[in-house]
Amino acid sequence: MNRPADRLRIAMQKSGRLSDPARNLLKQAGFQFRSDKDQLFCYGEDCAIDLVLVRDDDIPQLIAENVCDLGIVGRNVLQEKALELRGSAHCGLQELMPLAFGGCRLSLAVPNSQLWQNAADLEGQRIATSYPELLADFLQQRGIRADIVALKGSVEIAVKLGKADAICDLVSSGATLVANGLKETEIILQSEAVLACQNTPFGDSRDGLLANFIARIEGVMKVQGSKLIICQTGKCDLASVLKLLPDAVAPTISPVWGMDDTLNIQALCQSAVTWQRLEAMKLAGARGLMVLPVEKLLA
Ligand code: PRT
Ligand code: ZN
Repeated sequence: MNRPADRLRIAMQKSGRLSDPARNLLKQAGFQFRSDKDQLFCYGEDCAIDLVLVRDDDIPQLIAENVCDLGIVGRNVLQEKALELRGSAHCGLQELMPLAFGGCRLSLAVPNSQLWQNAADLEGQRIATSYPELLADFLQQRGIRADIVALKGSVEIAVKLGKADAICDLVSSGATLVANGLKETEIILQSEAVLACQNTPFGDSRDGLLANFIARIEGVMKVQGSKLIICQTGKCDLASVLKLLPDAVAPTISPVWGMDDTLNIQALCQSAVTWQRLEAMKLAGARGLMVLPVEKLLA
């Protein structure tokens, strides 16, 4: 299917763990769409971007088949499909950037009672998973021969049901493993939601649209948790105050009108600005400390 060259089409999860955070990210980046959440196609109102809402498992394939240009999907789903499509006639897939939500890990787990030294213990065992390609890749890299039992869901009860000796499944808090008498033994993949796309440039105006899209998303991600600190200090205390701002990006130091000994500091901080830090800055000589939220940032 040919894609219109003047609009970007992004595939996103219709409903599930990634749908609300993905929607919020686009909203924070200033993109608005016509339609409500239940509809499958959302038209970008003031931007050349449209959304297609689908099951997360379908997102990589839609990109590979050129039906969608981009996708917001878990790295676990993206890498599984990329391995599955290796050597096929479809376009290759790539991760453009991590999006810092939907964090989890794809891990091996065995019954609590089983002794565990390392992954070689899995030799000759049956391992249930919904990620057969990632698991096969992991086993192959370590020269381990095991039977992969591919399941669409309910992987965590496969051992109880006698269908497998171990599992390879997504874990976040670990509560599901504990509830099923399993222990996590090795992480195969650290995952989070990512922005995915084909691994070749579009070669038309979508390349420019994509560059603008990424700049806005990066801007939103940079300001998440960022704070602007403004304060004044005597010239002699400047070095001590700046020592307490190690995360400040190129702080601006400027003179204060009519106060020769005083300097104004303006600094964008990328980690938490706690009361303790402000108190330490005051002790070091800072005055008139102000902490402001950052709404937008375009590098
Ligand atoms: O309907 P659709 O196919 O679109 O959705 P889905 O049900 O396949 O996916 P969904 O919404 O459950 O997950 C989407 C993505 O969220 C996954 O592909 C991961 O990238 C990410 N993610 C983050 C997770 C988890 N955390 C997670 N905890 N996906 C699944 N889980 C499962 C886990 O396997 C366990 O069974 O949630 C359960 C609870 O986990 P614990 O460890 O907190 O107990
Ligand atoms: Zn799914």
